[in-house]
Amino acid sequence: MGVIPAPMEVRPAPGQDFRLGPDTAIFTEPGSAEARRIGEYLAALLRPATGYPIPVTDENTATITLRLGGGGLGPEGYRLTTNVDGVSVRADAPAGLFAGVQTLRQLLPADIESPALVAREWTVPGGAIADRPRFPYRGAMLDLARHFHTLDEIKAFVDQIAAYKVNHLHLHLTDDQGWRIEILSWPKLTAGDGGSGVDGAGGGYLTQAEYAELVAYAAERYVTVVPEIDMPGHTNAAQVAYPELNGGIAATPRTDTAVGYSSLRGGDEVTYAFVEDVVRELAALTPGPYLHVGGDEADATPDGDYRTFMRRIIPIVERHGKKVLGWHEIAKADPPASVVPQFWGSAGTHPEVAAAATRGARVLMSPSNRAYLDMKYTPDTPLGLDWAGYIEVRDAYEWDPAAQIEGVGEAHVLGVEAPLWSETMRTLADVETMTYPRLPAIAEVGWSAVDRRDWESFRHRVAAHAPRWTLRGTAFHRSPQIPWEYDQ
Ligand code: NGO
Repeated sequence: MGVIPAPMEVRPAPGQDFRLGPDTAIFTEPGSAEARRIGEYLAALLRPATGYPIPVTDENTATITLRLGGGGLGPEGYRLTTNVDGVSVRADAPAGLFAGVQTLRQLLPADIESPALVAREWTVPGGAIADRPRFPYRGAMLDLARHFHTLDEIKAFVDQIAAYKVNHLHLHLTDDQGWRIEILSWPKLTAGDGGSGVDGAGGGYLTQAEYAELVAYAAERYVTVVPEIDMPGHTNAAQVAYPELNGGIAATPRTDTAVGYSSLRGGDEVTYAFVEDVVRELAALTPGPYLHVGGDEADATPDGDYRTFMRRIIPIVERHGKKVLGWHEIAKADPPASVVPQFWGSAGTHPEVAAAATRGARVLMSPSNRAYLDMKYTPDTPLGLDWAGYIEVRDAYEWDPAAQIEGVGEAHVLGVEAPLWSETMRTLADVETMTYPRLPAIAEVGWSAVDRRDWESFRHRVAAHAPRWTLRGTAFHRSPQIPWEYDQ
């Protein structure tokens, strides 16, 4: 069985396979609009390849049933039971039903992903699955600042990651090269395409309407958007648009990949008026709980200014109802325990992050030598960077978030996130090539219990996903570590 991430418990029932047919229908209980929407999502997945009508109904005669309540496995857990009469998915909450639907999709033959009719049998193997995630936060990050990706590309990315039960999409919206989100009270930020991208290509930005559309699209797939405004460093684009954010001196547009040279000024009041406006507008557009304030590589910010800055802006974000996420440097400002540091180092120790955990903070794990999707697989990989090393699929798979940093154990880990920085990525195909098959590996690291994880098993399971990617037009890297010819 090729399900990724590996479920918590699987009990096969030989002889109890269920076969989809022209009369297959999906039942959801009357009165549950969200379950109904998930039913429609599943039907839309199943119709093209099977050619069956697959109605969604609240009459209890259907063979696939999606029920809320009685799962007992938490907000994202589900129970999926298959016998000759049908398939039943039960969950306590809609996110769990959605997760169960992704499992059901993967239990069907890969041909189910075909956009065109395939004449064949459609069998779901008999048995019972009980499943729930190890960590609540499994994420991927797109960097829209170094090269912009369009709304449609981001939506396609959301569709892909949701299939692996990845439930957060972090958007790196601002950096030295560009500012990619419309802010009505500071309109010049997005004048001229919000600045250019690396090497002068890839400008663009999301209007607030587009951002809201994306947030809603992601929410329907149980993916929470986490917007990032990177500050006080990585702010050159804002300082090009507004010289008052740079002591009155207009900054020069930059399209190179240097880091650590720009900074908002911790002693200037205009800095905080700016942060207040940006955070207010972005928080209002963001139903999810988090707002990421960056905080990385502020090499041009004096240490005292960094602390002052963080101590002033954290309450602004919290006043607007959001929890603060920040790259791990934020830990040096001794933030309150509510702030989540995102670890992006590669060492096994980090005293400031460990101290934050001791004070009660939870940590998001993105070790750059394991989880950075922009690192090359090998020296031969045409795309990507190599400053944190090469990350083959096995490196992305074989690590434990609760053993990454001394003093940061299971209870301190919020989850894992795979950032994809886009200095070298231009097209969606570039993004996909670096994402697959490594994101499914990270997704399993975040979802599956340690005793359910096994590299030998994973490499065969992920091989069996290649036909699915091909049918959906998703590019991927043919890592020699994966037996691609494997016949599921
Ligand atoms: C670093 C840096 C980014 C780069 C990225 C490239 C963090 C948190 N800051 O990660 O600006 O784009 O590496 O891999």
